[in-house]
Parts: sequence; structure tokens; C-alpha cells
Amino acid sequence: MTKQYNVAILGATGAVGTRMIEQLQMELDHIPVKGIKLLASKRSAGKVLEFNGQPVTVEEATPDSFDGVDIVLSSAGGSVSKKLLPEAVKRGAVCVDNTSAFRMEPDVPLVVPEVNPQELANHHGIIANPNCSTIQMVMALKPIYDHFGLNQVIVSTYQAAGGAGQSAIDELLTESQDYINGEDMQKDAKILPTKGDKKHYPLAFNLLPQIDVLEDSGYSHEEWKMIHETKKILLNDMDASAIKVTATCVRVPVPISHGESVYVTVDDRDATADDIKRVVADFPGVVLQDDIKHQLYPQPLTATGKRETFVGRIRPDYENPGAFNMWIVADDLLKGAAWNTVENAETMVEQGLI
Ligand code: NAP
Ligand code: 3JN
Repeated sequence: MTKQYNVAILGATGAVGTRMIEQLQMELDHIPVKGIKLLASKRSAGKVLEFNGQPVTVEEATPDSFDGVDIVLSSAGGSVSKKLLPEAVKRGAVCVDNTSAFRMEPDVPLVVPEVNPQELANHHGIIANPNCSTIQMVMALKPIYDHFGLNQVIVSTYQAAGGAGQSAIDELLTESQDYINGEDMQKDAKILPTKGDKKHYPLAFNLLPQIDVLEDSGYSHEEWKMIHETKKILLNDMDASAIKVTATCVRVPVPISHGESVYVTVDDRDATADDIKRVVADFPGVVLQDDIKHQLYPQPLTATGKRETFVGRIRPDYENPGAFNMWIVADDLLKGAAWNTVENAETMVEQGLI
């Protein structure tokens, strides 16, 4: 008989959590769900959501919420994960966590299923989902690394407001309306660039070169995550030097779907742009949108709502053999968060790991 699972979604009312519910509903043939728990904070307890056409009452998440749960899909912030996921593991659950809480722990696999699914078998109860900006970048880098070797990666991100939650999208829309009405936008800048920081700036009609906190190194924490998560995923070592990675992360006034301009140098100096396009197009989960004659290239508006990672504008650096530029777009709340989390759980079910 097919195994069936009790699943809990932690952070079920959030921008990511509501998408986890949708993505899980679409995968019931692959993750047979026996029971579902929708967990959030005390604030949302009692709210009624739907799963698979049935009403489900949201419960306040406590350690005992995980009694009898087989799989936890978690996205309620790092401090909640740190407090509650060890309790879930103690009670026998396997947790796929979308926060940064455990990503750099040596015994926690950091997994994008198309890229390093073999790491799932090494879990001790917690699997981490990488940051959204890292996920879409490694989806394009992995086939290039496998076929031509990778030497250096230089990325500049164009990150949508939605990466900072539904309230950041709302803030962007309110400021846009202010601008159109000729009103002051500053009064509505309450969250971005990052919630806990001293100053807040409008994002509408603006660009903010700060995502997460700025560190003494001169880099933002988002930039730090992209550098070290990429090394952990591709090289199994967060500090490996075999691939040099540097990043500049910028928030742009787009509601959903991140863009990335990525410059790579490969080991194989004979590789051509057509070679790169071929291996990227063949990689599962990637769609090549690269036809300059017909102005075809990835855009946030066309990527939103899709699970795939879209890659285009692949072109050589004519002044540097073995170097290429490309443009990558993905829905940060789906492949960058909810879908990658559900896909990790599904891959573990398929591999018999849960
Ligand atoms: P959000 O829209 O603000 O939702 C936050 C969710 O967490 C809500 O369901 C909220 O419940 C719940 N929550 C808050 N405090 C809680 C507590 N003490 N106990 C239980 N649940 C609690 O945020 P989001 O955009 O969905 O993001 C959530 C988290 O996902 C982020 O903090 C981040 O760690 C992670 N994230 C990761 C990526 C990525 O790059 N992989 C992208 C986006 C987000 P209430 O409704 O009760 O407040
Ligand atoms: O801002 C973005 O576009 C991505 C944000 C991700 C994020 C936001 C708040 C907390 C994270 C993350 O997943 O790295 C976290 C966190 O868990 O640290």
C-alpha cells in the first residue's frame, strides 16, 4: 500500500506558506497526504484556510503541534525555525526549512533538487532550502559547471519586493499610488530596505542596493548568503575557493520574480555561447528564452506564477575568452521558496527517505 503522510505547514498564512499550500495540493499524486496541519502565530489561530477543497483551521504553532507529523514544510522566519524544528525532529518529523536558520550547519543538506539531490540522503531531520537568489542562479550554473568547469561568478541581482514578504509588496504598491497622486512616499516607507534597520526608503520609482543588513565587510547579508550558499551547493564547502563568487544585491520596484545579471568564467576556453545555451536548455527545470531576433528574453511579468527558472541573453565576453554574460529570472516565491521546498519533500518521498 502507498505510504501516506501527515504534513504540517509552519507559516501557513504567509506569502510563502500560502504558496506552499497551493504547491502541495498540486503534488498529491507524489506526496500522498493523510492529514494536514496549518500552523502560524497566535495572531492567526482560528483563521480558516482551505486544503484540497476542505476547510482547515489555522493553529498556533507549539512543540506539541508536531506530534504525529511526518513532514514539516517550514517558512515562519529563522527564529521560529530555530525554536520549533528541533522539537519537530524530536517527535520524528522530517523538516524542509525555507529560512536561513540551519543553512550553514555542516550536517544540514542545502538542496535544490535538480542540482544536488544526492545530499538529501545525508539529512538528520532538517533539510534547508537555499535563499531565493541562490536557487535560481545555481539552476543555471550547475550545467555550466558540469560541462565546462566554473572559475568565477559575478552576479548583480534585481530582486522583487515579494522576497521581503507580502507587506513589502503592499508597501511598494502604496508608494506607487502616492507618487501618482503627487504625495510624499517617505511616510509609507516602513519596511524596506530591511525591517529592523534604522532607516527606511521608498522602493517605488527607486532602486535600493541593500537587501538584509549591511555588514562590516561592506557586503549585505543577502550578498554573503549568495556567495557561501553557492559554494556549499556546488562544492559541498561554504568557504571553498575553487569557484570565486561575488555578488551585488539590489531591490527593484517589481512585486514578484527576481532577475539576475550573471557573468561567469569557465575552465574550458573553447566553450561557445551556443554550447552554454545547449547545456542550460537541457537542464531540468530551466527554460531557455534566448532569441534576440524575436526579442525573446526572461522577464518578471512572464516568469511569475511559474515553477521554472528562465535563462536568456547568453553571450560571450568578446574581450575575455571563456567568459559569458547571462540573464536569469524566476518567481522568488515559487522556485525561490515554496516550490523548491515542496519539491525537496517530494524528492525525499520518491527516494524513500521519509
Ligand atoms: P510573511 O508573509 O510575513 O509570513 C510569515 C509567516 O510566519 C506567517 O504565516 C506568520 O503567521 C508566521 N509566523 C510569524 N511569527 C510566528 C511565530 N512566532 N510562530 C509561528 N508562526 C509565525 O513572510 P514570508 O514572505 O512568507 O516569509 C517567511 C519566511 O520565509 C521569512 O522570514 C524567511 O525566513 C523565509 N523566506 C525565504 C525565502 C528564500 O529566499 N528562500 C524567501 C522569502 C522568505 P501570522 O499570520 O500568524 O503572523
Ligand atoms: O529579500 C529577498 O528577496 C529574499 C529574502 C529572504 C529572506 C528574508 C527574510 C529572512 C530570508 C532568507 O531566506 O534568507 C530570511 C532568513 O531566513 O534569513
